[in-house]
Amino acid sequence: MFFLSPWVISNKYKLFVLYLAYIGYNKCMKIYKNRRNKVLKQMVSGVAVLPSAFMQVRSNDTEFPFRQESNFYYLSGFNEPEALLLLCKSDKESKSILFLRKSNPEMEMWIGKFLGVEAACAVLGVDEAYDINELEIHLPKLLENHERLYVDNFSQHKYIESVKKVSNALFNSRTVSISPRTFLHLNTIIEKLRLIKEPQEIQKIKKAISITQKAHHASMAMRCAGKKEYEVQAMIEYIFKKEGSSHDAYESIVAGGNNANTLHYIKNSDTLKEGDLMLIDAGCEWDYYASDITRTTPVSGTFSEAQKALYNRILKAQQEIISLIKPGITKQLLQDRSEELLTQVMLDLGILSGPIEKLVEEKTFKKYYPHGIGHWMGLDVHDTCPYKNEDGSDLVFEAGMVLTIEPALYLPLDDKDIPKEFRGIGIRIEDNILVTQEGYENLSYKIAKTVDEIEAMCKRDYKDFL
Ligand SMILES: [Mn+2]
Repeated sequence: MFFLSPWVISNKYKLFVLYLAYIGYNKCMKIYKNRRNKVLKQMVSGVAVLPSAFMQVRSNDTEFPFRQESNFYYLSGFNEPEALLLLCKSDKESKSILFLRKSNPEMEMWIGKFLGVEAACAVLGVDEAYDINELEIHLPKLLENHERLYVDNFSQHKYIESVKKVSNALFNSRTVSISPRTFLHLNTIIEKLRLIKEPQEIQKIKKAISITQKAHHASMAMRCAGKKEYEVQAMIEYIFKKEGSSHDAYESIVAGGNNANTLHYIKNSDTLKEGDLMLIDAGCEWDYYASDITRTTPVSGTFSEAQKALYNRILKAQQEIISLIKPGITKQLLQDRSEELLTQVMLDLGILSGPIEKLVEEKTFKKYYPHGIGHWMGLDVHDTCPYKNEDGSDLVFEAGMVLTIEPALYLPLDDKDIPKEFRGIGIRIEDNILVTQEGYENLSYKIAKTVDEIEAMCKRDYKDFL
């Protein structure tokens, strides 16, 4: 019999782990490397600096659940705190360098395994990896001979402070001739890349929406009259968790009756009343990708005539706005059309009066439709890209962009200008739309939306969706 010495076993084991890591990297980490290369390609030359998110103190010694910073995740696929990614570009070479926590068995016993410095290159596909505690030791060499720093405004961020400190020291040094002195906004490069979704990103958004769909359908089927808004919220977030979503994409809004007229109502603490509508704006994340869905449904399971009249008109407006989506148009076009359509709805129902051109021109509708028609969506529920180009012109839609379309009317209970039957009603209908070569794909089309679909869903058993 032949026995391998422990040294050989441990080295063979290490090689095997590295091999597996390499396969894993090839399969899924390539997308992150490709993205880093795209950023590097757009940089003139210099060093881009991206810190990870930090653990945030909630109170005393408890912390909020960790959620990685979106740009950092987009370019690294790495979900640990206390890390810094550098993308360095010179005439000679381009490389990505990750600073991260080194293995620490004592801490790992409390909070779980760290990736560690040794495995980082093989697992994440970065070119070099170092201990984050040695950041200021390595920075001078990495920043020297670079004139530009691409950085975002992480005020008070300790790693950015380190980068500034080292840059200043290099600038004041008599022996260093070139050091960072031009600061450029990194997000202007990344947000444009994030705007056009890759196929696997669209798959993740679809997965998030499919879970959110179950949650909204369960809420419709709950027989909510007499229940607290937070009971409905609990059902929704139970389904998010049960289906494996690690985060809600934002705080869930469950607003009965007049509460729907408070735009960011997250108290969710009132009793839901028979005869009222219930506005639910809730969406989960799937592997960091958001969904953002609003439905407005009757607490009793049946719309009243007045509710139906208003709901059907807002729905018709939403469908028309969605139908305009295709490459080549702008968000401003959708915004303008939504303002005309919703003003017409208010004229039809006697909520506003006067010539439509004047009401639109003077933005009278803003009293009851105060927000935008929608927003970009992706790694963040509100993806950050501006709707205008650097020259001030409107950004033109392209295939691969994802946005929400969410027309709404908010008619407060105490507003005597509104016909009585519509007071205390707030309705928003929100879907998630992908721009395609041919036009658009409504990614949330399966979520009950017409009066008939919603009333049928209200008759179902919520357990069907658990
Ligand atoms: Mn939204």
